[in-house]
Amino acid sequence: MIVVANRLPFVLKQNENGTLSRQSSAGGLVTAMAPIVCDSDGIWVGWAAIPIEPGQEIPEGNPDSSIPGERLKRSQIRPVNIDVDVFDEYYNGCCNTAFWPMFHSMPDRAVFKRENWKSYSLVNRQFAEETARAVSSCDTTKPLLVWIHDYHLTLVPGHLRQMADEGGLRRFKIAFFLHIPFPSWDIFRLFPWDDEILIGMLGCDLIGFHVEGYAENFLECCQKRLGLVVDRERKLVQHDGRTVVVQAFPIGVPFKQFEEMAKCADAETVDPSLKLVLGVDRLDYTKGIIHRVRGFEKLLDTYPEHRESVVLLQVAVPSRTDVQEYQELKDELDREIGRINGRFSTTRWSPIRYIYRFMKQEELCAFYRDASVALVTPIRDGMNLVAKEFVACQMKEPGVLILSPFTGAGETMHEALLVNPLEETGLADTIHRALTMPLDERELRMSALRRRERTYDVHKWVQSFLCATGTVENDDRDSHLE
Ligand code: ADQ
Repeated sequence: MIVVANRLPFVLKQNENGTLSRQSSAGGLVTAMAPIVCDSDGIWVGWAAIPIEPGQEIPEGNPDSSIPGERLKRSQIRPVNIDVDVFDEYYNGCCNTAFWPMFHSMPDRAVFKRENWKSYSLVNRQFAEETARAVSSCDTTKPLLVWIHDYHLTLVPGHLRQMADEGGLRRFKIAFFLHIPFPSWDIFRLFPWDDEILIGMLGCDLIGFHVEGYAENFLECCQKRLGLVVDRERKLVQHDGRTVVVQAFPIGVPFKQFEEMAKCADAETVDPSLKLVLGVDRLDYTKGIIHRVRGFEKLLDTYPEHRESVVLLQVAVPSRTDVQEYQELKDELDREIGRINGRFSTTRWSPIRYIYRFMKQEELCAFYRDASVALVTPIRDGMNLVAKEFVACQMKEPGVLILSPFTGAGETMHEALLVNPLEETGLADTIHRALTMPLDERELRMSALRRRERTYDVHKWVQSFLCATGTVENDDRDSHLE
């Protein structure tokens, strides 16, 4: 297998003597994919993050490491070197400022610039060329799958297909998985390069989305924009004499790993006399954090009995700090939290604790384990792994998951309390309901949530996707979510 993703499964660092070293990077994609690439002796194509000078070499992997990204041999890593200015236009200009808001159905936030699109197209071509070189280096006696990830690389399948059709490349399958939502036709059509994106993605044999709704949106866009023949029932598109399969594969988390980390994590993270309400997010406007803290303020206004007995812990990891909109969001959140704390704090209690930094997974797991309530309230989110990580770590007295229906997770985690994150009174009422929910109801809801997430974990997700490509055999016919 060849995995193609924006980033490599580790961060490259330049040492003082000019040599490179690997630093491990966590994250769902790496956790899910790195072991498979290791075990199948596959290849990972990704952006190198720092310029690699001629003569500089990727450091050799460590076969004894327990971290799959570190085990990968040098020959399994294909870095894509991208000019710094081109990268800025591709990543910040196009991926973060056009694709991200558009695909999250927030067109007002999108900025379209022709030069950014040109850089996006150029970088996608570079990725395709590096992938083609990787294809050529693979053993021709074995079947080969190229699995491309996410919105950064929508044009790569089309380029690869063209290279294969023009000859010179062995037979292989191309698959793509989109980790964010796919918007409806009336939003998608606002993208000035909507047709090129669709045609790029249709270079695949299989296209995966988190939930059915995103797959249906994609099919509708193919029909309306490109006039293609689409079978909505069986989720197939006819394009260029081929049939492209479109399917939903809801992603899971490494459940057992999170459960284990929660068991081993530090004791008590919070004063036992307080109930912990937890928010964990990348600091991103799609995650609904401002509405969340205002909903919590409303709770303290409407239900004063929770004052001095509940604390909201908001953990936010800095994200896209080069983009002005994200800097403004941080300033607004700082102000809102300061205002609410100023309003309600007493000599021995403040309503909101706020951590703005990257945290080790072990530290996060202790919070997930000790929280009475998890507030997962994005305005829009492809899936949302935090909801699933929380459930995996809830092994003490069960808490309650509050979830936005505008997330992929909201479509399968039926036992959560669903709430519209945009309306503060409803949010406050739902937090109150969670904080006062009887133990037997909490147990019932949490055990059902845990059962589902334990079964449909990230390994199951990879397995189902690979089965659909025809590269591995299905080990479980009953692979549909309840
Ligand atoms: P993200 O938008 O990054 O992922 P999410 O699915 O919630 O959103 O994953 C966030 C990850 O970051 C979680 O694994 C979480 O543990 C971690 N994290 C959050 N705060 C952290 C902190 N302070 N320190 C360290 N780690 C932190 C995209 C899509 C999602 C989709 C995933 C996977 O936007 O919708 O679920 O990909 O497909």
